[in-house]
Amino acid sequence: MKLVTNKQNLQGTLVIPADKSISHRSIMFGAMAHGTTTIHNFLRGEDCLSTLNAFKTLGVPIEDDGTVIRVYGQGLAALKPVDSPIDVGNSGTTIRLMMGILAGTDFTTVLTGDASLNKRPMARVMDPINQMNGAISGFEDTQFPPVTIKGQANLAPMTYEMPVASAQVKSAILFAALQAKGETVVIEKEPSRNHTEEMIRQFGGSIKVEGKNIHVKGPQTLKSQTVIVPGDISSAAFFLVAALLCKDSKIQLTNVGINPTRTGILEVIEAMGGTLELSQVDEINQSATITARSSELHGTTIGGAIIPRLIDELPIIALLATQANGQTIIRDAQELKVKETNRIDAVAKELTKMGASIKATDDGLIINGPTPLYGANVTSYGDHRIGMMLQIAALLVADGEVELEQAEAVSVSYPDFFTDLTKLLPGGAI
Ligand code: SPQ
Repeated sequence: MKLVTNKQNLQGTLVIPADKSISHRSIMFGAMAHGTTTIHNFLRGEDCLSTLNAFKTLGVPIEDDGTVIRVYGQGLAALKPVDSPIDVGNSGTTIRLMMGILAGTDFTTVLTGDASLNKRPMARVMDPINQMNGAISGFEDTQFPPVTIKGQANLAPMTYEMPVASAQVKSAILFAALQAKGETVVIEKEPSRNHTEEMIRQFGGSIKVEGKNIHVKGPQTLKSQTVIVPGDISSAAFFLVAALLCKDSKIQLTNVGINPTRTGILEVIEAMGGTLELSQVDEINQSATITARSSELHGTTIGGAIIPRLIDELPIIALLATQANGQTIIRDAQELKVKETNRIDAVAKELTKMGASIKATDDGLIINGPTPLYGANVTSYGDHRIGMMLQIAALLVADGEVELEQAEAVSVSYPDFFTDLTKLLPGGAI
């Protein structure tokens, strides 16, 4: 994809597409529950469609009338075995959470993915679930997909201290815990996104959260619900940064999810001197309109407990830091190395090609700003978040022409990213 600089002041209002994490979970909970779950504003990105298709393949009737999705759940016992491996594409959330869901079935399932997913570590989920009497193995005795899940009838509860701050690991264990007989306690390293905990409650289950300790007593039966998915703050992040960086900009992003386990980016923007405003706050659905304006920014240090609350936003925060005055240090973010690509290396390499002063460290990045960016040949490495960050960098920050390889990766979470960006440009299409 060829991208030619088109620096403009961003103006207008955008409805941010649905939250990816909640969309995945709405299908999963719908399949586990009894009754018809209706999902409004489901994200039809490739990753969430992988989850939807995986459960359809396992025999769950799911209908999409183009507006709402209906999942006709009959509980986990109604899932049907499948002969061939189920391909979940690029989606880490699908494969990891399904390991927990399928751990207690009475059949064997093989889950596989694309080249990127098949290189991502699964021991973090396999090990704890196997400690609960699960029987999950990786490809040829490795920890990598394809993973084989031999369903076990007698899942046992456990107390598990998590070695990583990960919502995917936590969620997989909680799904297995809902099927195990007795109380499971998960102790989080740092609080991570809590959509699974919230949806256990929403679907009529029982869960107790005391600080970093999460208690679930199994087995439990869940009841179908209506789910209204808010917009994804991880998608909104790209436009927030674009508006902060472009002169004379003011944009409003509506219906953005503001669950506090996801809003670390708002705190970082404020710490860097960015101007943001929240309005139309809906406490029940945890959503708001966020207004962002062009701002004079300075560097900051980002580390510790905030990291899981903004982990997916770090590539676009790195771009923001290249234009801020002074140094920005990102630390404690080693998890970035095991995403769709090694996001520490990818961000450092591609932004360096465009002229940024940015250094990869063992657990993050050190960025000195401001530096002008210029055209270069760059790649997303097939990673949607790197792809979107580079599109913002190329069109709105750099001077010159950028050739972006593997631009199509954005469809994983935001198929209409380019069109939506265009809507905010008063000068029109690029
Ligand atoms: O699903 P996947 O591929 O892992 O997607 C990513 C992303 O950038 O969209 C990470 F690469 O989001 C994860 C996120 O990083 C989604 C997620 C979830 O829905 O539970 C949790 C985070 O991962 P983790 O490993 O920190 O729990």
